[in-house]
Order: sequence, then C-alpha cells, then structure tokens
Amino acid sequence: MNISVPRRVTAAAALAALALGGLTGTASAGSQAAVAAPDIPLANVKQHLADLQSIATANGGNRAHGRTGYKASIDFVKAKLDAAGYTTTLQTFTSSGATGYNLIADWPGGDPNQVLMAGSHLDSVTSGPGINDNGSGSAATLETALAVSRAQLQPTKHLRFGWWGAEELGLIGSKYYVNNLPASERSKISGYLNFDMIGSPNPGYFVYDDDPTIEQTFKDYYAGLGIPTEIETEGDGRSDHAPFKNAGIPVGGLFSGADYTKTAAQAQKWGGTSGQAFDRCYHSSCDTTANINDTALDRNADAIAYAIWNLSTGTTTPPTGTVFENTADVSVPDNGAAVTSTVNVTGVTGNAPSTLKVGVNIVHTYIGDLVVDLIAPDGSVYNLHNRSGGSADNINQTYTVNASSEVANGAWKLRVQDKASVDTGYVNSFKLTFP
Ligand code: DTR
Ligand code: ZN
Ligand code: ZN
Ligand code: CA
Repeated sequence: MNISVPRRVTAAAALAALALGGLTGTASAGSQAAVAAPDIPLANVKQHLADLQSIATANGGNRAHGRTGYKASIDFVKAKLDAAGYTTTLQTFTSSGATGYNLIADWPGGDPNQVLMAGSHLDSVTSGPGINDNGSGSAATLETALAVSRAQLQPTKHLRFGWWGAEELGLIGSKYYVNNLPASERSKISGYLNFDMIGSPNPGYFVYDDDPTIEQTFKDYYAGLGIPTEIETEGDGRSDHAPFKNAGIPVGGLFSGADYTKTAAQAQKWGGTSGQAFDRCYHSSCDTTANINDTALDRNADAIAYAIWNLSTGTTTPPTGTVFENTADVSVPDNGAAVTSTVNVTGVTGNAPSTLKVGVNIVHTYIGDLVVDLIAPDGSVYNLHNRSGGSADNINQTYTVNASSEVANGAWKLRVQDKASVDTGYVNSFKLTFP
C-alpha cells in the first residue's frame, strides 16, 4: 500500500515552535506549528492505580459493573476532573439489571465541530481489582487529561475524554454512548483513541491498525524511542473502539497484551519472557498493582499525551518540506530475496535535490545482515547500507543522498535484502523529504 502523503509546513515556524518547548507557535500561511507534548509523570499514574486498588479492596475486591467498587471508581475519577476544570457528565444505563455509568469529560474550548476523543473502560471483572485491565488505561488517560489542564492547553480541536462502564459485559457502556449520540454529534468526532490494557507485566507494544493517521502518530512516537511496534490484529471488536469504528469514526489505540503468549521473536525485540502470556493475571484476582510493568505504562502514557497533543493541534511532528512516505510493514525474508517499499512522488517540479532526505526505519535484530538501497524512478541505485553494524538492532536513520541527476516525480523504491541466516525483520517505514 502506497500512502504518499505530501505535507507542507514552513520549517522555520515548526522548528521555532518545537524550540520554544511546546508553546503554540503562530502558524504562518501554509504552515502549522507543532506542540511538544509533556512527559506524563509515571508516579502520578501509579498513584491513580494505588487509589483504584484501594477502592477495590474496600469494595469486595473488585470494581465490576453493578458493584459498589465501580461507582466508587467513577466518583474518584470524576472528582479529579471536576477539580481540574473539566465539564463532566455522568451518563447512566442499565445492564444485567444494574445501573451502569459512563463518565464524559469535556475540556472547555476548541472547535466544537472537530472533537478528538480518548477513552478507557473503568470497570473490572468480578474476579479481581482490574488494575491492568483496565486501571492502566483509565489512569493513563486520566493523567493525560490532568496534564492538559496543567498546561492549560488550547488545542485547535475540542478535547473529550470518556471512561466506560460494563466493557467486560460486552462493550455495553461505549455502545450506549455511541448509540445515544445524535448523528450530528457523531460526525463531529474526528477520532477516538482507545486504551485498554497498556501496562501488562510481560508487555508487548501493539498499535491498533485502523485509522492510518492515528496509527502513524503512535508509530512515530515509538520510532522516536527506537522501539519496534506490532499492529494489534486480534483487537477488532474486542474493546471500546469497536462501537466508534462501527459508526464510521476513525479509531486507534495502544495495547500491551492480554492472555496471548509472547513469542521468542517478540521477546527478542521487546524483552520479557517468551512462552509466557503478556498478562498472566488477565481477568484474575492477581490483576493488582503488582501486575504492572512500569516501563510499558510509562511509555504508553507518554504516547497518549503525544497523540493528544499532536492530533488535537492538527499537526504531526513537522517534517521540513514535502514528505512522501510509506508506512506499510514489509517483511524481510531471512537470508532471502530482496523486498521493496515504494513511494510515488508527485507534484515536485524538476529534479530531486542534492540533499534528498531518505528516512529509513527497519526493525531487524542484526543489521550487519542487511543491504539497503534507494532505487530512483529510472532505476539508478544509491546504496545506503552495506552489511555494516554487526549485531546491532534496527536501522532508524535519515540518509542524505545527492539525487540531483534524478527526475523527482515517479516511483522511488527502498530495496532491502537480508544476506545472512538467523536474524530477520521488516521495513517499518520509508520516507522521502524534499526541501
Ligand atoms: N477485551 C479486553 C482485552 C483485550 C483483549 N484483546 C484485546 C485487543 C485490543 C484491546 C483490548 C483487548 C478486555 O478484556 O477488557
Ligand atoms: Zn477485560
Ligand atoms: Zn479491558
Ligand atoms: Ca538474517
């Protein structure tokens, strides 16, 4: 799939905004300022988890729909948001003979016709306190909302957060919310970000493979950390993004894994224990505050803030110039045939520059196996990497190529070949930036 996406920003304005450390720069015509997201303090997120644990302990050991622990959880989250200046609404529904609650929190301001939503289910199963499932998503979403308040963020879009009831009974709360939203209101939601299980003790780093812009935003964040991600494949229909997706709203999200088993290849790139579930306490009484991987929770909380800040200000991390990229993953066969990722450059007059920027992100466990070439539309070959790097992981680099003899428009290919056995990987993204 080729998704050449020409984006044009004025580099000076974008870089100035970044240099000012997150002030919303004045966007000049044809440019958009980027806003640097804050670090979300892990200690704050863990404190919310400790509070949710205490609530479960004081209410029969769980925070399940229809139980006192759930209502106490909703009241806990609502109080913090009210104190932070949010406009909160408790939406009630009935399921299995019990009253359920959704909490909706609107951050005042922004374009009411462009609503960016983020949400997490707050209920647990009856068998335990549900700290990873889904205190982790709820707490990280809460802390991000509080960070918006601390920053007094004034995003282009209107920000709305949701905490859903009765997800464990079948996405009941989120379905109720979407189904009871007038179509005119649904059409204003430009995106819904879902966070359900983001602190798993044996974590994976999965990004929902739904809306490409939202997916790319999360991939950009993790690429910046040099952490490979995988697309979340079995998630369709399995959490609260489903009702939004079914209503035609762009969705995305993050997931650190549940009862599925981590493979050896996943353990190789992410650490942790292969042959063991991402979360051995999934839906169990041991899903307590001890059932959290702090690194995963920290990274995912920061990724949530990165996405909220960048998707609500209508920018992504500013490239300098016009960018064409392909983010489709292309598997590189071990010691096998070369594979390619293609971008179709259009609308650029004349020849390519002598300083063509070639962004390469290849996830691999032994880059000394690799030969990487840039192939111009006329077939000219520019070698970027030739078996150097030894056992180092991943190529995440921007090369500068003198392509001034090449016509700019046309199909440019990144060719990758693995020429030694054992280690292997995939092309995560290929990007060309024209000044
Ligand atoms: N259904 C969720 C956990 C879950 C399982 N697979 C996925 C994929 C994507 C998001 C969440 C999940 C729950 O038990 O709450
Ligand atoms: Zn669950
Ligand atoms: Zn869940
Ligand atoms: Ca190899």
